[in-house]
Amino acid sequence: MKEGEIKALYSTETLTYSPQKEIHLGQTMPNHDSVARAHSIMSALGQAGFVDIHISSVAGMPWIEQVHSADYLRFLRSTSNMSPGQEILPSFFPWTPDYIATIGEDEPGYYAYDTYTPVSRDTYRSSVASANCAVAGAQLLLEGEKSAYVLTRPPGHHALKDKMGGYCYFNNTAIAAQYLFDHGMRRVAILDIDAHHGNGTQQWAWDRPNVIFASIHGNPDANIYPYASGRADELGADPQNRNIYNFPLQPGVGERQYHNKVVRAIEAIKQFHPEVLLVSAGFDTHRDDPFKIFDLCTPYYQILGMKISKLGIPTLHIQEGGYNTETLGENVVAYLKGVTAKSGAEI
Ligand code: OKP
Ligand code: ZN
Repeated sequence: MKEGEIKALYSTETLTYSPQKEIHLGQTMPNHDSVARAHSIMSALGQAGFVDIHISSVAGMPWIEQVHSADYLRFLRSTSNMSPGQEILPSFFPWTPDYIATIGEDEPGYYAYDTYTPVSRDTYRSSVASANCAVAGAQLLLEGEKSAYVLTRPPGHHALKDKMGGYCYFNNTAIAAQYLFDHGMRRVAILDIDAHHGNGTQQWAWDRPNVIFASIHGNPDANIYPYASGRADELGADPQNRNIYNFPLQPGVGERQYHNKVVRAIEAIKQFHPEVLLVSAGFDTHRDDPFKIFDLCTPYYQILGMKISKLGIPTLHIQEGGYNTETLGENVVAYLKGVTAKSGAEI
């Protein structure tokens, strides 16, 4: 790879995967994870000459199976039998032991924690393809790439061991990390810059002392999804040996305050001395994102990318959110320009 260039991977599944609906407080609305998101990113990457785009071809199943439970995988696989055009969102969540004993775990609501994350006959195939991209990206780092980008869609950071949520089914980042551990890496850092807390990734990282998880996101106490996690006092299983760093920010904050947290998250990562870095790269922090969480502008992503790449650690950038399809592609490109910049002003 020439300097100033970056390899990007995608799956053609992401260009057809098209969830239709979500339910927010009783209102059915168009699903935010539109196929237009993938097209926005693909066309911007295509126009940006420095991005070398490939179709991912790798089988990530062994690492998917390490991150998710057998039951959950069986459930998701079974959705492949749904009729074409059919899509369901759970309306009943039988999580308690009595319900499970009575009706079993076949109810989709057993494997879900919100009403934003539908299943259809495409869900399983697309989620596997997305996770495969993450594994293929991790493989590029092992082959010596300094950095790579994977267009993972559906996204992953909200997916729990046995539950889907927040448009996520498989935790692409945890799966990539698992692959890296199985190939000799000993310390993995995860930086989550999506506007929402990566509760699924945090759950996976929680009791793993060889993983650091740092996340900057909208304050869950300000009614920001996923509401129940992402507070600064969540420190990991061993608070004496902290491995979780949450940086919640009030909704509406701009680049100055945001960047202060970036500096602190990067400092924590540096002190951990990781061999490899995975970035859960969401762009729903942009000022024009429909979720309206932060006030970041497009040029800031270049600064952010540069700041992260200055860590000098092999890094895989894994796509998460970003829902304004007018700006998403250019935000990804601005970020990758920063990532690949040869040198730049210290910020
Ligand atoms: C997925 B990712 C807010 C409703 C929340 C779900 C958000 C899922 C975000 N009014 N809807 O980008 O982290
Ligand atoms: Zn998000």
